[in-house]
Amino acid sequence: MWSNGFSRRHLGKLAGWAALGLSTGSVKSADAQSRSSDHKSIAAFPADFRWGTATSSYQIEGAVNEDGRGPSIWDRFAHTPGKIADHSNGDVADDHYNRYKDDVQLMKALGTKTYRFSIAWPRVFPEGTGAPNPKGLDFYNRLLDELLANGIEPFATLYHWDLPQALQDRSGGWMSRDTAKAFADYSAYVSERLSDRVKHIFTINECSRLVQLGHGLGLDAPGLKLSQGELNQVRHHVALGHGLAVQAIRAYAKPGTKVGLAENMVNGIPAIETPANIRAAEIATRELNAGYLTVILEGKFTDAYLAQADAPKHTADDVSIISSPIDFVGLNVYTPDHYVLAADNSRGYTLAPFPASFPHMDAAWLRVGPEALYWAPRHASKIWGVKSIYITENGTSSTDQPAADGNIYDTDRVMYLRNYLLHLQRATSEGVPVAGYFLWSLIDNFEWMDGYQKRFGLYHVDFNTQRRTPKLSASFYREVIRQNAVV
Ligand code: PNW
Repeated sequence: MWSNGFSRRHLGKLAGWAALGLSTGSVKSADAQSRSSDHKSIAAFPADFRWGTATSSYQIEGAVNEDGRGPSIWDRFAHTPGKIADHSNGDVADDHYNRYKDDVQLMKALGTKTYRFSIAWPRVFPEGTGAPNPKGLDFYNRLLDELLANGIEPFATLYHWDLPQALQDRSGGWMSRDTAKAFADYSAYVSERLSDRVKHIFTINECSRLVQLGHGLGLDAPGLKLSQGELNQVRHHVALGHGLAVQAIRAYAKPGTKVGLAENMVNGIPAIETPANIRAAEIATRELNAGYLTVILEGKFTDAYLAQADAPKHTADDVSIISSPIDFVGLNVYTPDHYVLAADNSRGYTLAPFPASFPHMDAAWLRVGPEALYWAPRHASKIWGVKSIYITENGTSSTDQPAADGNIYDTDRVMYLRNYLLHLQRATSEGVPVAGYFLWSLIDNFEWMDGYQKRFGLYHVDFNTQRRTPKLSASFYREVIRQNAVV
């Protein structure tokens, strides 16, 4: 049925929606059904809960040479032979740079009222610092206007890993403090110009992965394999960049702009929910995030972190910059990182090894543990007293492909989302202050080292034609949003 293609003007008839029982026309009858049916979900979310989707610039935009954009470390890395599983790159990706209006209509069709995207630093400052490129910022002006005209509130991330290559070449990127300062200048420039429309700004996406995979394992750009000491120093510069950016945003953005970060917090889950194991999981989580979330939210490194032989070199002033007060914390939650047991050892906890049989989704790292979406926000609230939390990413890849009837039955993604959302609802029903949820991702996109082979989208993308087709999970999410409850 999608041989007819995607037509912006016929959203209600979007290929796939009708066949999956949720075309615009059938919403009324679905209302009637839920009124008459005994099957009412009790898993309701707070009335003002924000539902959205998330993406990042390099993963969807393409147009890498348009309107004066400079190269990023991801352009360089993806074009280096052997780095990307399917030998692909983000040169075209979802061509979102040219198709953003269609993509906003996809968000609207889901009923989402928020959207988390990232700004490509090398579009705004092609050389990282120095002369800005107004045409680069203009793209985000157009995107913001389009989102707001469609009733969708933008949440912007300033850094989702696409560092200007010039900064890597000039000073070693995040190996240098200079990059933290450059990041603050870029943050000031962008927040001054966009905060009339963007009210929530994230500084950095996932310090943990950009440090570990980018600079330790060499699997993400810039592909370095540094020593533990150098790695700790990189993490320190990233944390410093976050703190300097918070200060720059406070100084340059419109009053009332809210600032936070998005982190793949290392999440310790009590293996069995006893008081002793819960306490052990809190101790472990605090310690396992010592170099980033803990120092940002507590204003000090933990004793164990500083006791390492190769602890980062830092000043007291650095620590106070890093811990500049923030307004909210974003948590990217995919997996149960560790199951924790109380133990009679000096740390007070044991991390249980994962048996080989532990279930996972369409990637070995994507272990299924829906309770991760309960414990992540609960830990942030309990350990650090965070008052405003957003789930900034959650989702899964699937081997979903069009079936013989043309529909995409990604029942594994629906199963994953339903179970994770039940645990998020458990958190909100207990009063854990989670204000919103951004599903990763709106559309299939460039999944870093996996290229286009791992698909995380609610909409399938045919990368030959750029046609977007809603999957079963899009219908599921639309119904969750419509009912404001797990369905
Ligand atoms: C996130 N983990 O990375 C990224 O922010 C996205 O850009 C990416 O596409 C998405 O997840 C899916 O992979 C992750 O260790 C980093 O569990 C680390 C983990 C998970 C996701």
